[in-house]
Amino acid sequence: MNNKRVITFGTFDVFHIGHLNILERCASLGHTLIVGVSSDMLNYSKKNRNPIYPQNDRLKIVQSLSFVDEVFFEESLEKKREYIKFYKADILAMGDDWQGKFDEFSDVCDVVYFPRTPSISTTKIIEIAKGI
Ligand code: C2G
Repeated sequence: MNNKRVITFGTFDVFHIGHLNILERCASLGHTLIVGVSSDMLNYSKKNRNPIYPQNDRLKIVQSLSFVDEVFFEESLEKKREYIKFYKADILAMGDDWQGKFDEFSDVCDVVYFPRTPSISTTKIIEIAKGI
């Protein structure tokens, strides 16, 4: 085990196995895992809809995982560099739907992308629940 600090970001709405898998993979890269959970306002600005679970619930779920060490609300996509520096992250890890999008931070930390877990997404769960 190294002593690296790993940071990742996400909405983690209607928490599912894809979220669990990526957080587990992120944790395996280092010693400390820090997770930025998108605030409701940020989520609305990204996706034009409110998340199903409010931000405090999403944060509480992520925080409860044994391999998550620190959580905070990600208030703005533009603050990523600030967050990486503030939390002294050595590695930024994300799912590969973000492939290449965060390479600009490779001057301050390593940037890693993991393959997404196939066949599961919050959008799909919402569609199934609505009977679409
Ligand atoms: N994920 C995954 N497999 C899935 C679904 C999601 O690996 N089947 C990963 C995504 O790639 C992401 C993380 O789980 O790394 C969180 O996904 P979302 O909750 O959809 O997060 P998103 O809305 O993409 O927010 O600043 C970046 C954003 O805050 C990321």
